[in-house]
Amino acid sequence: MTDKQEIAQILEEMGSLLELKGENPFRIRAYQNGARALLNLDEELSKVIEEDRLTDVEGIGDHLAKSITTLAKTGRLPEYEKLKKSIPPILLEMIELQGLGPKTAKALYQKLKIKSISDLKKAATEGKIAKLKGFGAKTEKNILKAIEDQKTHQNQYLWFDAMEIAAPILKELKELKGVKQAEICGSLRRKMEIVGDLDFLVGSDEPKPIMDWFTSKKRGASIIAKGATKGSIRLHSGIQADLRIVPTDQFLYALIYFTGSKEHNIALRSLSLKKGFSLSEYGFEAKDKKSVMPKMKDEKGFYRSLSLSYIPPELRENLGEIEAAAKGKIPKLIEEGDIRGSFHNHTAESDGRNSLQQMIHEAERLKWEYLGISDHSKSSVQAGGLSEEKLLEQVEIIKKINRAKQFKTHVFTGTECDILPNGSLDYSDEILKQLDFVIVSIHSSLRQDEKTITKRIIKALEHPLTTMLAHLTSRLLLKRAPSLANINKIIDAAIANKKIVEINGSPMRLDMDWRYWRKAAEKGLLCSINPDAHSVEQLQFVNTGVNIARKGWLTKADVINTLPLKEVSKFLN
Ligand code: DGT
Ligand code: CA
Ligand code: CA
Ligand code: ZN
Repeated sequence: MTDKQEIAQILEEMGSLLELKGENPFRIRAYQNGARALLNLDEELSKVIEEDRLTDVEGIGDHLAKSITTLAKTGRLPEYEKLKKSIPPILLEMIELQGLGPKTAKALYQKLKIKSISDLKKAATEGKIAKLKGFGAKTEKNILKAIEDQKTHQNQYLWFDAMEIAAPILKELKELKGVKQAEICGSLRRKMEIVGDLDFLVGSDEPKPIMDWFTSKKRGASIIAKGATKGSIRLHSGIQADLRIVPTDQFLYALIYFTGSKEHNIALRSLSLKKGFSLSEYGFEAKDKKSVMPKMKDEKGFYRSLSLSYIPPELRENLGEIEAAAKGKIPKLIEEGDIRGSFHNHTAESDGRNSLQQMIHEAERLKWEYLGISDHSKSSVQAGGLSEEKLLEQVEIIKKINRAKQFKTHVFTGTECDILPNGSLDYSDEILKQLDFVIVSIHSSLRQDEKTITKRIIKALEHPLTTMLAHLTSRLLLKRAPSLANINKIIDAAIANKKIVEINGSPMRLDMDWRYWRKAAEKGLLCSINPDAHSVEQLQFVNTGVNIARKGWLTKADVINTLPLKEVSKFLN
């Protein structure tokens, strides 16, 4: 772990934990100052650690230097874990709430005997907190808001994780007796990068045994609601799953309705009203009671009945798809089968889990025509970045493998080259020139201000040897906010310099965000869908990337790694 921000956060938390313990204020302040010092550090943390210069940094003493080094090297801090275990869990939960510090938490714990967040909520609702000495109505209101905010964040899951949970349930549902149709709906079907819950829809004329099966003890940690045709459970992972069972002849309408989005549904409804029909999850109802909708057998037919061309679920966000479908202008979206290879992949030489040979072997198994290898560059010490010698060694090995035609898959030599804080690249041109392609990306000083970080990335895009930009904002979904980089300016710079921008298929990145792609591609931006694989299994992340490309309205022609080997080689030259 060499992300300064992550380490600073743990130091900050150490301070809070010590405060909860009633420790010496100087010790507490030492951690808070250390956290700040780390965030303000202009240099690469890994470099400072390597050169044993941490204690030279103002605000970092001997003890803290040791803790930071341990965290950077192992990703853990035993002292922190021990301290955490010694504190009542409710206190830890309370300080997780936005704006609620250790002092307040401790006071509430002691004075009101708060034992759970719902105790806290109850006390706040009953006005008990405002009445405490040193507290007031404003604090009470803030606490309530913090509890609400936390709840909304709790019900968020990465698409990939949610799908791994939902897929086997759908499979079992389909095999149940009496189930005629079954589908996953909601944001999961629309391939949103983050989903709130799982929505299952079943068409059946005998719902009872199906609902009993769904809500049976072994499946869920708890039942939230159970009716004859509607049920909700909470699964062991914490995610909520909804099941709706409808008569088979209503399935199509319910499928449209529960796939959503809500905004898309509302637009469909107003469109059908103009045609004299009222649309609901149950079907169309003619306003004059006389006209009837033609019978339709699938979603294509449904959209046709509204004079629209078919709209794939990924596009149903009411972001122009209805207007496009009315003109017959829904593009033919890229599909998994269009992918012929990928560029951004790591081996065990840097922080990957598998060897070069294993990675190529798997790419061959996937029938990829080419595989790009892009291990980290030398400044990414934490990720085992390659020295110049190591990189050139790898290049030689790859050339040999290609020459010997050891695999059906051709291997491109490359790097994921750090964009240093000042915008220059981590290897010299002399080195970069010897590679087939150069990916540039940011792994340090993520918190630069908008102007600095935007300029930094644009400088890297202007470098003549750069091929593509990886994970534009460095965001980690549900974990780390995107950098302040100005995405539109970077899109324009990439187009102007004829550089590719990646869709990173790693489920927690999915960066550049799909909301930018439609317009960017119209302006001429070329995309590469990359798995950013750190193991053989993760090569499949290219498919999560395809989902996002589809949400961004991309076609095969917008994506470089749909090209056959010959053409890609020509492009890279
Ligand atoms: P989520 O769960 O927050 O990730 O997002 P969704 O889109 O899966 O939303 P969810 O689970 O609340 O509802 C599933 C679908 O049901 C939603 O996509 C559209 C439909 N739906 C839900 N509430 C409404 C509503 O108030 N009006 C309309 N027209 N449709 C709704
Ligand atoms: Ca949902
Ligand atoms: Ca739902
Ligand atoms: Zn990478």
